[in-house]
Amino acid sequence: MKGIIVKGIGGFYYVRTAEGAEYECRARGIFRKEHITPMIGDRVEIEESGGGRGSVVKIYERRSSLVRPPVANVDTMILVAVAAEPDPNIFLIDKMLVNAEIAGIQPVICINKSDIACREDIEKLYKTAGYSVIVASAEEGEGIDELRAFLKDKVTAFAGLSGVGKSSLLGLITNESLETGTVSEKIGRGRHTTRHVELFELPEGGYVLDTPGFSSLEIEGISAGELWQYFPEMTEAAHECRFRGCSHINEPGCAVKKLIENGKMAGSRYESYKEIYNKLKQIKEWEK
Ligand SMILES: Nc1nc2c(ncn2[C@@H]2O[C@H](COP(=O)(O)OP(=O)(O)OP(=O)(O)O)[C@@H](O)[C@H]2O)c(=O)[nH]1
Ligand SMILES: [Mg+2]
Ligand SMILES: [Zn+2]
Repeated sequence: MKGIIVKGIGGFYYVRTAEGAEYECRARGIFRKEHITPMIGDRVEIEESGGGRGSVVKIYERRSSLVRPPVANVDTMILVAVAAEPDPNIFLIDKMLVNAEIAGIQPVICINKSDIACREDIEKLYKTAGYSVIVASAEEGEGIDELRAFLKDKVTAFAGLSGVGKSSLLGLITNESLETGTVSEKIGRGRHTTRHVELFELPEGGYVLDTPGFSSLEIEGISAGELWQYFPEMTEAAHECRFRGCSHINEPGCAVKKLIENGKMAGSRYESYKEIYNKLKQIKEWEK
């Protein structure tokens, strides 16, 4: 039988089949030997062993895979940030965007809690960079239809800091009652409300994933010299620099610098570029 892993807890994988049945599965020992760990979102083949149990016997090739959040086969990532508490972390959003671009996943920015405050500056910042930005409020139901339009027939992950309202938005979209918690409760308890990655099937087709919030992320798997490719607003200009292999940091005749002067690339985005670039450069040096 074929299915998709919707949840993983304590070494068990919960596989949902096309017929809508869910099986509690263990992974075959062969995967451990080959150092393959099944991921949420994996398309798999299972063998039933009775009583709603089974084992994962095959994992189909992944279209994409992410470490943070740990999911496979995601098409779209909705990066949720908020206009109010917790304060938006622009550098983290920029890193999440690069992370998604590297994995070949379409990122979409969602600015939630518009009922409390509006941040037109953030909206403008990411629209200028070429991304879709949706202003939403889980409290008032704003932006939900706009979000839904991105989800049909796709696998979509919701990601962002703890407390931004991922589960609240998803609850409205899926009509599932997902656990949510106030920002002060989260700080008080020192943990996230959502602790597992979980995949939900949408009645209109497609799947959505709720993920726990995270606040740190390292960019991996690319070299510093490749980074510019993952900043969409830089790609065109990057071909016009005076020097081939321009790092867009301090070479003369750098066309990216002109973009910033002309307001076509935001200063904060360029700061993020430099910070990630230097970090990647360090890793490279360290590996030598
Ligand atoms: N005013 C307002 N509050 C919201 C909105 N969306 C969510 N909240 C509140 O923000 C708090 C956090 O929401 P959650 O949905 O638990 O946040 P989360 O992103 O799932 O957090 P983690 O699961 O910890 O990663 C809750 O108290 C929600 O009621 C909104 O649009 N407006
Ligand atoms: Mg949550
Ligand atoms: Zn350059």
